[in-house]
Amino acid sequence: MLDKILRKKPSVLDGSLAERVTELKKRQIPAHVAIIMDGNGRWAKQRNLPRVAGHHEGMKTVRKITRMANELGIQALTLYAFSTENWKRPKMEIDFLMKLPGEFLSTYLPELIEQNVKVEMIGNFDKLPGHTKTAIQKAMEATKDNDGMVLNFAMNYGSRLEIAETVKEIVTLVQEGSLAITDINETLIGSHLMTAHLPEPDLLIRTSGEVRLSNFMLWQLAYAEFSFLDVLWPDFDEVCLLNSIEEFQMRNRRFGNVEGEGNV
Ligand code: V07
Repeated sequence: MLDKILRKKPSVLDGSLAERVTELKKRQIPAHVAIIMDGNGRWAKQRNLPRVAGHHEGMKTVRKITRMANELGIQALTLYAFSTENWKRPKMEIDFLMKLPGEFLSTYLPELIEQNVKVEMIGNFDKLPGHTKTAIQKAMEATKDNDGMVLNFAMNYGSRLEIAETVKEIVTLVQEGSLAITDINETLIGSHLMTAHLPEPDLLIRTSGEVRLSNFMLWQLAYAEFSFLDVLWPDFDEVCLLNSIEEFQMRNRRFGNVEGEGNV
């Protein structure tokens, strides 16, 4: 086969993966998948490599999973890239992490554009280093008219801070007299969060065996299905994503469409 002669990497839709994708697409695909990409440091430690080598490998997984999520027709993929807590890490590690958006985008922006992916960000943008801001801004600008999947990076993000900022915004509107206290309800609060324009995540995936939310999308995940996996993020692959979605579909078949929200 020509592919083999040219040693071309198989497309994400080659072979048995393609068949599984077709099968999964016959049922409900989550509109919004949120992922806590944990276990990069541990992956490196297991190989006697520095932690940053794990972060770098994790970046390759981001590319793989973005492509597969897009193939599946997921509308939004939110990835927890850097939390407000991560500033406590050693400076050298932070410096390395802050270079990853630039590296990721200089390598993969053309293929994101080709795949009609729209790059967005949630979190406190202002506190990021200048070069990180520039890289992200450039990608957001270059993909702003794309209407395919939203690839949403949570960068310098913390959910409680997001909620506190939302409260401040709403209180300001009340003080100005443009909003009545009686207008404050769940929908209004949701519409002031950083994710206001996105569907609510219906599936949360966390890798690496930790079973915690770690201040990630606390409000938005109220009704999501949770998929906690033992696999480390650099080892997470297309098959892992398809497995999580299949599990989501099985749970939804049992609970979904009966009452809608509020099932326990
Ligand atoms: C980061 C790789 C994935 C595992 C988790 C930690 C390390 C991609 C980005 C990124 C962010 C914004 C953007 C484009 C790419 C990234 C950080 C860490 C801080 F517009 N991966 N990745 N950012 N890791």
